[in-house]
Amino acid sequence: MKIGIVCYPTFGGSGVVATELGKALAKEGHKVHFITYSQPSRLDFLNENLFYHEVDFHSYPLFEFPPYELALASKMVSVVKNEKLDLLHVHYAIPHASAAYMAKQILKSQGITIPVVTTLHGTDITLVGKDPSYEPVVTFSINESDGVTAVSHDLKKETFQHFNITNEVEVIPNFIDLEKFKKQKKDHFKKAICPNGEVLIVHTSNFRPVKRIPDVINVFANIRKEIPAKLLMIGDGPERSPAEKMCRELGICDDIRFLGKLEAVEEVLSVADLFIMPSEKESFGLAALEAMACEVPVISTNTGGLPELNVQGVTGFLSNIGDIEDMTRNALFILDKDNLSGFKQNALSRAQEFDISRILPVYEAYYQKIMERI
Ligand code: GMT
Repeated sequence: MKIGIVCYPTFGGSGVVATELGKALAKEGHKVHFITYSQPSRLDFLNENLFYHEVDFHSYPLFEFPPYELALASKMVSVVKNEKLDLLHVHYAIPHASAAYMAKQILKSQGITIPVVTTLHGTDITLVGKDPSYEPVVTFSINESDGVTAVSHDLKKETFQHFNITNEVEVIPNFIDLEKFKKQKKDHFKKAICPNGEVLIVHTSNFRPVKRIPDVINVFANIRKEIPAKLLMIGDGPERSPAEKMCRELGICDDIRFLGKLEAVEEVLSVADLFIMPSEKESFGLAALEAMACEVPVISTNTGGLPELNVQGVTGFLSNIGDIEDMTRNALFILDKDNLSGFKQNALSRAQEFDISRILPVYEAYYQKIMERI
């Protein structure tokens, strides 16, 4: 197949899923064309089946906001036509699904049919999409897509709750490449971070308010009162500076390091004992799956799609949003030396259920079904 993939090329989860899906499809022999405004961060190598088309949008003094969606739609039209694509797969509804609708209509006027699959990732529905300033366009473009997938059952449920959806929504969960995300021998790294045998706790996110960064710090501060522990914070975003200030005020800076946007997250996860994800909303929790693949148990909230990934009392624990005391209790239970290795093994076994080799054929079959239908 010749597939066009549209996504945000940044560090966000939806961009990572889109890029890894494209890479896996290319490995299977499909020709995959990425259409984005910059090179996706995990696509920095040469492969005969992978192509990249940059969306060029020009500014003009009249535009306070350059019309990216129009430039994207125009690029989709040209790539579909010139590369003779069979299908467009857009990740994250805003504005990719509506841009794809426009491209599809332009192509139709020229006698070209292109099926469009939209994958809903989370905040495009739960946070941004349902806002009245976007809702009518999101509803319309979901209903006009030829295929719609959601990364969890909970996200599918939320989509039907918040929008007037007349289309079918198929759940295809996110996946992990276990060749990349696996526990590596990094003992020297662990020694450098935890010289006195402290337990190592990790948090990864884009540091947005929805991730509840203060809860990460508070749970860690509680754990640290009971056992020697260190915390590594990976990623960056608006909540980072307030979090650093909070650490200073709590006097725990020496035990916390902010590492910023790291490429090789799996190296850090390889030496971690526990992963914390206290999010307010989380449609899937890809960062938690990455941790589990590296044998790291997870303390999370019970929101969104997290219960579909993290299994209570098996791969970790789930608490109500903001329940710091419960998260602390659960963390200390997991970190007990009699329990830790069991949780680590369970985390890996669960992650294996999301291996890309299991999910890729599901996407391929779905594409086939959509192409046959139109
Ligand atoms: O919130 C993020 O981490 C970014 C966002 C995105 O679209 O890039 O993530 C969403 O999509 C990820 C990939 O499907 C999911 O794993 C995340 O759970 C989801 N984030 C939220 O729902 C808050």
